[in-house]
Amino acid sequence: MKDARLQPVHLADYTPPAYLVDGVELTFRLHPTATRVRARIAFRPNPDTTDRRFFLHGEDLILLSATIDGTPVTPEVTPEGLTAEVPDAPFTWETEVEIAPEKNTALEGLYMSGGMYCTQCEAEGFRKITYYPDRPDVMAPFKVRIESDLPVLLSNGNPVGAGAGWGEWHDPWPKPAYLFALVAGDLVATSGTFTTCEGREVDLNIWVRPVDQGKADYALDSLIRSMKWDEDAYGRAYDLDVFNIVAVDDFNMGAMENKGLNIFNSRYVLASPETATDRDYENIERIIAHEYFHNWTGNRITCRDWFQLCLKEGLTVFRDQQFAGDARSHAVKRIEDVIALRSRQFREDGGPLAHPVRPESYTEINNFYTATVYEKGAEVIGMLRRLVGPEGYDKALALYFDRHDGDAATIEDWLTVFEDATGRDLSQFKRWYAQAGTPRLTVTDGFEDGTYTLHVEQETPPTSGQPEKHAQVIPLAVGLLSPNGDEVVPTTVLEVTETRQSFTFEGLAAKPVPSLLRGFSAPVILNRETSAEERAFLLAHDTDAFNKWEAGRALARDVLAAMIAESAAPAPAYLDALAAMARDEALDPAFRALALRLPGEDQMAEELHSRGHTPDPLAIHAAREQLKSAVAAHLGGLWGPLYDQMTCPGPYSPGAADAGRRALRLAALGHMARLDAGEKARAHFLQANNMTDEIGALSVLLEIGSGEEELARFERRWGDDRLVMDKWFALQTSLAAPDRAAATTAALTEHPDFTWQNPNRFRAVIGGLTMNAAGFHDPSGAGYDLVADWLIRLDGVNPQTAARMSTAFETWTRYDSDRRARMRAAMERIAAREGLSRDMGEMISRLLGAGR
Ligand code: B3K
Ligand code: ZN
Repeated sequence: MKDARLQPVHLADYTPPAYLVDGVELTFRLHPTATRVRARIAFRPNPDTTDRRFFLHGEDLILLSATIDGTPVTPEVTPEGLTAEVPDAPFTWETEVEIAPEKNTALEGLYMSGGMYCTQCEAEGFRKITYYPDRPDVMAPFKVRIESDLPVLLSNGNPVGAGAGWGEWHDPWPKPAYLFALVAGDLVATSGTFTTCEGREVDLNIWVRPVDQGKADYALDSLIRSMKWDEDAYGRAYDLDVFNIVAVDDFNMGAMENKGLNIFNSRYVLASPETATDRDYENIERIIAHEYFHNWTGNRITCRDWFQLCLKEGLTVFRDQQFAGDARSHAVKRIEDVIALRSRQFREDGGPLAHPVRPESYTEINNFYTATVYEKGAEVIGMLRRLVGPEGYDKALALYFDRHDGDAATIEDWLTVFEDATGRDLSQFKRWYAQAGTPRLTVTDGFEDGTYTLHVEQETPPTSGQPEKHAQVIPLAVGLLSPNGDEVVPTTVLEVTETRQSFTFEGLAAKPVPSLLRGFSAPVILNRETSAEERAFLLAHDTDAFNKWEAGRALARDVLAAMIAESAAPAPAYLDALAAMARDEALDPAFRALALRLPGEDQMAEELHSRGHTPDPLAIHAAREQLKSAVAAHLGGLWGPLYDQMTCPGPYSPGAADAGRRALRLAALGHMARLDAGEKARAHFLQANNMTDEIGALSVLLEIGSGEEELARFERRWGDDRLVMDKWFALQTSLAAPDRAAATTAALTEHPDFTWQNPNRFRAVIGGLTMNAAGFHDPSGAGYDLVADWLIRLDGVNPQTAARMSTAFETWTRYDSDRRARMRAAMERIAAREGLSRDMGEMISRLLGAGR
């Protein structure tokens, strides 16, 4: 292991680049084991600094030649890059290097997947392609020539020439190296066109392997809608003549926003009704939009350094959430986003990996593509919009695009734009970017002489490296209901800025019922002693859809907590409220399906932990199963009619309306299975004509400990379809009974199709086990050991995906001493691996740091 690369990088140490790049010309002669890359780079000294040290990043490259203005030079080469004596004036630098894409199992830089060449450069992969100042604040236009016998040769920008065995591309928009991309393969396109509001005709192509032909229509449709939406909602038009998307089977994450050439994990492109679920369609729509939106928020305006990652990611997530809300239902979308935020980001914020939205140091930046940077980053923007209002937000964004187009910008630039556009002082608000941890809001109230008072206290618990926190600006959206259920005060946003603060409402006839944190107006944990009756009242009467759902959710949490702690029976108030809601035909089926879903086991563990208990995963699992069965029995007469009512006439459509009906129907089916031993679910499985119903019925069966025959049948039918088989694997490991989960997973790792070097398959099998809370945390420790064994193995070939999956252990400090000891031992075993990657090394030391 190379020591220089293990040193942490600090935000405070930023210095501008010594040399800037005016233009880059790259020539690739592709070969699986000996690709030649020639680079011709026009450098000039950066006038904004006196630093004249010339350093180019480069890793795992064989340097064949180097010249400056045509004269051969011999640079000093280290494992991290090279230095050379260069003129203090503009000069042309040329090198030729050799690389071996076929041997690149880390899937970073130029690599091969299913016979095609592809790239992944964010964050620091370009240095594995050629020597270059691989930092986002060095931006340049690129010309690329690809030489290969493969039929389709793609790079960024516009095509400028092609012939037998070669293709040339030119990207006129200056960009950092992390947005570089190249693809070469035997591919087929699903094509369309889009005319921008500026009158530019854009050719759109979604490229897939021939076996996947016909499965890219929804991706193309999503792309066209995204392009239109960005024009309408943000006034942002596309800026090249072509937009290409390529689906790749081996990919470390979801997708990548390379300029004009997005590269996608094939699971977020390929869809047909028979093979993709409603959730898959929704994800495709969201991720296509997300990567497209990066063209302005990320590419045209990029980040000065990687500490500013949330500048592009938080904003782009916020934009894709707005888009999905417009395309589907804002209420349902908000609920889904908050479920995801709580289960991933609150979990991160509550454990040893907690870090600010803008971290202050890192060793491996790939470890910081986190729920905090992305999802909390998006929440911070939502709060900003709430505080300055929609018009203020639009004004600020217009100024942002105007002022910073072509820049590599910072969070300071971003906030200054808001201050300049709205006249608001955001110095306290800035703490959201710097303080880690989820703020707790404790609310009490009083009523006297027609005046209602809310007393609010805020506190953010200490997190790693941040023992003390300061008060943050928290937009608290509140509405008040009269005891008869009418809304007496519509939603107003209270600005909580102090540690302790009171807010009054005058002229009320009776003590109101408060609806707090409407729309989940800030990413905080709200504590308020609330009776089951009051929650049931809000569930019935709240006009804020999010809080209506939240009232039911909070009830469910309380009921489960009492069942676990006191072996209490499920509270009738909850069961009755649920019945009323499930029957309410005025409510959107998707909303009703969400309301019927119980909080997840891991979320219950987090909840109990934050209430000061040591969670027992097995007790949580048992209580949740018991509650599901109680709901099934209590609402026994409802399920059959609801199931019959929620059919979707006509051919399959992935739209929100039908998807909502299918979700509610499957929820009904899940409850019925607890009463009829799965009879109806078996029939549903056999009759299914789309993947949502097929896999939905199969999971219902697995949840009640049945479905063996159906699993076998499913495998026979779908054995050749990689993406569908990922579902088959994941379902078994994530739904296995707690005491059998590790054994089931171990058995599946022996399956001939467990191609573990494929990240999707690895995540399906091993990731599935880590999602099975009771199974992973089985007291035997078998789950921990198995996951550790596989992370050790994967770390040797693909450190990025292995490190990301080590977050399975991030909750270890929540648990009892026996489980803690076993998890610690598993992590220490990983840490002891010879040649441990930098990625994993940093993760384990942060994970263990908390409990050492
Ligand atoms: N920007 C990429 C993520 C890159 C991850 C690098 N480890 C995808 C996205 O957020 O849109
Ligand atoms: Zn992104």
